[in-house]
Amino acid sequence: MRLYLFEHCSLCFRVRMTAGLKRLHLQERVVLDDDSETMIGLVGKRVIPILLKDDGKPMLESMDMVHYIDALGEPVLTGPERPEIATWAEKAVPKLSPLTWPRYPLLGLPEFATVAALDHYNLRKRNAIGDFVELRAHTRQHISALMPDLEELDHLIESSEAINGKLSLDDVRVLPLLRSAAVVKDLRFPAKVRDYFETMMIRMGYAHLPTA
Ligand SMILES: N[C@@H](CCC(=O)N[C@@H](CS)C(=O)NCC(=O)O)C(=O)O
Repeated sequence: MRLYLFEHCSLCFRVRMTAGLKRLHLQERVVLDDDSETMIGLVGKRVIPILLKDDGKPMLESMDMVHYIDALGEPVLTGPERPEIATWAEKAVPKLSPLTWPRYPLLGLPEFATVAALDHYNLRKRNAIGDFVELRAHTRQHISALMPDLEELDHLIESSEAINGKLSLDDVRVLPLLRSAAVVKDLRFPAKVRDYFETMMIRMGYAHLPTA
């Protein structure tokens, strides 16, 4: 099994964390941001993540990949789901982008290893969200907009071992977003959010992304 990914991509991390929780080896191939050719060659369009199964067939949807990997051997994501967690994640995503997107190109990530790849990212994301320098200059406002959501999450977390007490798809919805949020140097997670994030990352054996 091989996962084609961007290091900064939270949907990719859904798949990586599921394999990590199961102690299952996943070959990881980081794609350069401008390497549309690889993606189109595999699935006919530009999209990440892509999971290439051992039978040579590709999968395209991150949650399908999570289900597929969890079903190999004994499933681990067997806990209950709570609708308020999915709602929380949907609400948090647009508040994270103005903080995380302008920082990813500063972190020395492998998908930006060439000037062409870095320019490709900067162009496509600037077109989508605006000027990165300006967004970073408004960091404090963007953090203030996100903090009430993080406080809300602090109350929703039942255990540092699993958001609902037992590992479930809700952990896959939330943890990758926290990993992304953690790139923002000046952002302080509330206590339970921080405990949950650190405990889960250590358990899966994943290092944090750098900060900026
Ligand atoms: N529903 C898909 C969405 C995949 C997706 O939106 N991926 C983004 C990257 S995170 C993408 O491919 N964007 C196009 C691009 O990078 O040009 C999934 O969950 O896997």
